[in-house]
Amino acid sequence: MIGLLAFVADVHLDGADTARHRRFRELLEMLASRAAGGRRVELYSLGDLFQFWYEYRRALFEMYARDLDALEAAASRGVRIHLISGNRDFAYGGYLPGRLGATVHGDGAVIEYAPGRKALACHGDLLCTADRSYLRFRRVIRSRPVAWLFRALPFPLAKAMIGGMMTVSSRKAALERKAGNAPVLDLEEAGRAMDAAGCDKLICGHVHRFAREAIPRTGGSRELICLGSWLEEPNALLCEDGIFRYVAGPFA
Ligand SMILES: [Mn+2]
Repeated sequence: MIGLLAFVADVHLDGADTARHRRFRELLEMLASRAAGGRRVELYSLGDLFQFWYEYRRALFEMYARDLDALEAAASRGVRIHLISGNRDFAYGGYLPGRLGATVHGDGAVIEYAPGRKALACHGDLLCTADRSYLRFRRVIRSRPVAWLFRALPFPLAKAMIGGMMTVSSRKAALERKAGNAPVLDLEEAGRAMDAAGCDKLICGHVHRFAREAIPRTGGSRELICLGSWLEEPNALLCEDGIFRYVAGPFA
């Protein structure tokens, strides 16, 4: 039984209590109510669920207390939570698996969304093959010396440093968007990734623009679905009985 699958990308929770956070809790509430009666309900975060997640100090969990309580409440009512790394929340450890029973997938997951049909879920940063400076940054921020440095620094300093880097990269992205050269998803690379994983769908986020595009191939169809960012508008992709439905706005 496949049940209800929900996908979100780039929610950018930051521990505050704004309309965006209330919408996210509304989505969790809707999913929890759908899980009543033992129905299988799964929530996939396609990365950047948190504005910043580097799991090595309790202070991090305190910062996100309200968001984590909401996730925990949904999990306790039967919503299964899956975490895929984004460029901001790639350092998941054992905390969320322990507290929410969440599954941490790393850079991607293959999901059976209908009998015999599979979707590849990922953040999308690796599909922006022309964004060389980001890909370099990604290697550095995920390297062992940087991981060691962040663990060694006092939490406020590490948080400020990471926050500073993230602000620089967000400003750069905003400027690029304005100038019309925002990062774009490489559809050929997306096609290759789907073929390698035996999938006919690829679901991602990262570029903060909703898109649904067929990627032709001989002998079958493939489709890329890119979710928008919650910073612009709360949105989710729902899948029931193999049918995908994009929902923006209220989740009732
Ligand atoms: Mn991202």
